[in-house]
Amino acid sequence: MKVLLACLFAAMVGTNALAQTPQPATLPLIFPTPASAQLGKGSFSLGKQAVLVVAPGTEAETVELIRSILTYAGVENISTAKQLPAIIDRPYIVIGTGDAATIRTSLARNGAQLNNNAEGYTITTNVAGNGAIITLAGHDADGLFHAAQSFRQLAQHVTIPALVIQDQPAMPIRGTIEGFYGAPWTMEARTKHLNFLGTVKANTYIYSPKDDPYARDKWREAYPAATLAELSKLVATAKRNHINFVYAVSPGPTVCFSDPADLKLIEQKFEALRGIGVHNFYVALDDIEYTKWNCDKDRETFGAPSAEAAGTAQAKFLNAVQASLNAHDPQARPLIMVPTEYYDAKESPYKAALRKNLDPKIVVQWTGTDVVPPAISIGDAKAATKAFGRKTLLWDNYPVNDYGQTTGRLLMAPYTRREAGLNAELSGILSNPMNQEAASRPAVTGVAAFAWNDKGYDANLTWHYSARELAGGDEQTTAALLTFFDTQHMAPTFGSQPWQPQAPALKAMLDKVREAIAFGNDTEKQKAIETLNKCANELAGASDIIRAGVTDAAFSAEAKPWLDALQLWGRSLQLTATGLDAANHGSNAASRYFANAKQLATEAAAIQSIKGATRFDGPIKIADGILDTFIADAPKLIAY
Ligand code: LOG
Repeated sequence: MKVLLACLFAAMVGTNALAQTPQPATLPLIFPTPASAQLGKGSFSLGKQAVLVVAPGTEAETVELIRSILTYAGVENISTAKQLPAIIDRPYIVIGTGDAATIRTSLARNGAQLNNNAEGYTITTNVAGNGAIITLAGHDADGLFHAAQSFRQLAQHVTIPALVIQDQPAMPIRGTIEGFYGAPWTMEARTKHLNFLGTVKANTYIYSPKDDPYARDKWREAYPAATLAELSKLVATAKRNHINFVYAVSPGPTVCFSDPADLKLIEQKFEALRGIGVHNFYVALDDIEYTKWNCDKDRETFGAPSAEAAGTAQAKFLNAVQASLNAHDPQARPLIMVPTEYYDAKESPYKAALRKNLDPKIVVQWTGTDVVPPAISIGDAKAATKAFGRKTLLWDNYPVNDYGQTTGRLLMAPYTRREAGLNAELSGILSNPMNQEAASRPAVTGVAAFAWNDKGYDANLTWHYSARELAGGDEQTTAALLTFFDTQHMAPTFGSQPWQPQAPALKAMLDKVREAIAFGNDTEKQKAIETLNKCANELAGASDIIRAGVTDAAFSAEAKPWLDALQLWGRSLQLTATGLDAANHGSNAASRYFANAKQLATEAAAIQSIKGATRFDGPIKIADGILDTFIADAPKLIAY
């Protein structure tokens, strides 16, 4: 491992820094954190040759995935065998699901039990003869796919320890809801997103872009054939990644709840989607006026408009949709809905009516104590269970950036402030991401990892993992990304108080510089200014490193104005450091440096978001309140 001379994220290890020669066995870090992982005795290397023992009934695509993982890890020759031989002379990888005898035998040989939870899996690795036996045993096909994702991470180590992993999800539903306002994701972005979701053991993607006219404003109209064909490809991609593709319609602005014709239209919409392989549907009733009816018939049926009457009308309508799903599709999964009062768990006439009338099978979403809550506790979720009459599926409005307070921001802090133990009160968590798909991945990785194992979740380590993934394992790019994420750390609420602070790493460094200048002796002052200069170099250089180093060019394209602005702000901070150095030596050249720093800061602050890419356009924010303040204050810190 190289030791990088870095400032803010000094010790970032990329996977390309993993030991290149065999080393003593260490417990590997795998994300999401497995429920349990225990080191055994010894370790081995994959080497150039390996043998696959595939149990009958194993999905061909998962076998292909495992092959590609081995190839990526440097295995050049992969042969196959029906069973384990008596003499093991190379790594044998036994793969399959629990119902296969090969799997049972292989696990028993390693003294491990088959995981008996849905989506669960067991991995055992053992030194054997002159080789090794690796068993990837899924409880089911999903579990085996998840096992492959953990194996992908293990296989990046040159030395693989003997170990036993027992793993299964803490929450049954994990993933994202494309549920934001503004430019919907492109089909290409969605495809990449589904591929990404598979790697973080998510299992759900809900299609619900507010700005797809055929899902909301023009919900009564059928999709053009070309769009349906594109959606059909997405559904297939989701399937390959063991992701449940859920289709949502938002009829609320115009629906007539009591009109059988509208029910029929929803059935037709779902029927078209069922035709391309969708078996899970969703009706969204958020962000509508529920104290007015859209038709006279609703007044006749449900009486004068009120929140309570809306709760009853919606429940009856959704129950009819659920009944129709049951009747039309034996594979149908329970309907999901988001209610009109989704933003708290306070008892109300609307919620009481919904609770009383809604089919208990229907899954209800809820966003927390607010649309964008500052935290979510077990107590909050318990209140929601009570108010909605069932465990809710959390709609987490993070990292979505479609509301006023997020103008000019990417939300890239680690996913935090969700209480460990929420798995007992939630059926799952779906993240509502940003208009920028690739930039959403650090936060979504956190959501998926928390929903997989809330008690074992480590926000910071998971955040680092997501940066390594975007960087393709390159450590310099990983450090540059984290430096950038830190400048996009602030997470606003709908109010004036953010729930995540801005640029904590940068702030800690700048605070130290201020203290050294105020209290330090000559050496300390000089050192602080040198540190500042080094960090400024990092900020100024991060954008180029990111552009050259991220494996998905979409990240740099989406983040372009932010990367441009970061570069300018970094240069401004470099000049500020030079100015402080000059001032510290009593040189009045300082004023020129400070003036140039100010000029660059002004240019940086004027950079605008990409028009139309995010719901609200505006000036790009980079560590605002921290970086700008320091640059503005610097000329006043040392008399010259
Ligand atoms: C919308 C959502 C939007 C989010 C953040 C829900 C259930 N609905 O206030 O589409 O992305 O807030 O602006 C919402 O959250 N309404």
